[in-house]
Amino acid sequence: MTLRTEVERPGYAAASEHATVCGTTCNRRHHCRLDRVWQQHDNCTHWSREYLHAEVIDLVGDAVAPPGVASAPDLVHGTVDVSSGNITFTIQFAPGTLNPQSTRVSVELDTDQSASTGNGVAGPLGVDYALDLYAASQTTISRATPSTCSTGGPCYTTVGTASLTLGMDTMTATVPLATLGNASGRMNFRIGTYLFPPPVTPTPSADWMPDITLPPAHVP
Ligand SMILES: [Ca+2]
Ligand SMILES: [Ca+2]
Repeated sequence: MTLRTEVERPGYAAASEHATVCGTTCNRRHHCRLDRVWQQHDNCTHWSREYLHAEVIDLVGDAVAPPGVASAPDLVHGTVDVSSGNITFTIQFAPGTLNPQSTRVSVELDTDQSASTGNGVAGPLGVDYALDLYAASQTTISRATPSTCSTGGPCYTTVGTASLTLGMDTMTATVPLATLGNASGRMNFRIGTYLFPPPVTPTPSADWMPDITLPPAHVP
């Protein structure tokens, strides 16, 4: 499945792509709408999975390095793709600012798009799940525990892990929606990055995307 058609026609994919999504065969070349509404379209009898795409950007050069540190990871672009029951985050850094030894990323996910559920954080965002992308290891998936968080206890509990792929200036993590409470893929999110181990405490954020002063990003 390619992204090109989706970018050109949001919400639609070519019949050949549709066959990949719904597991059935389309014998005519036309566009099939991809949403959760079950429809009949020639030989395609149904489809039930969403194919969503979102992008988020941030300034180059706005990352803040902790005292005594020469450079900090600088977020500049992110894409989110929902397909076949998985959600994939591809996070791009300004050239040369992703350090495989020390760059760590937190992706805050408001999977029900409700600020009143989950852990309330600046933004504002009601975080239901969080992803921890650590270049030196893997992706860790955590579920928010607002009941204990509100009384000073743990704010998250680990519910799974996923792979993490490093490029020259990118991190890519693919997570099954099943591990996010069977989320639909429609969600609000914010991506933060910091140095690990932190050179000072408490751990300072190096950069946010979108910035904390802006509304959170959203899928689609
Ligand atoms: Ca930035
Ligand atoms: Ca929420």
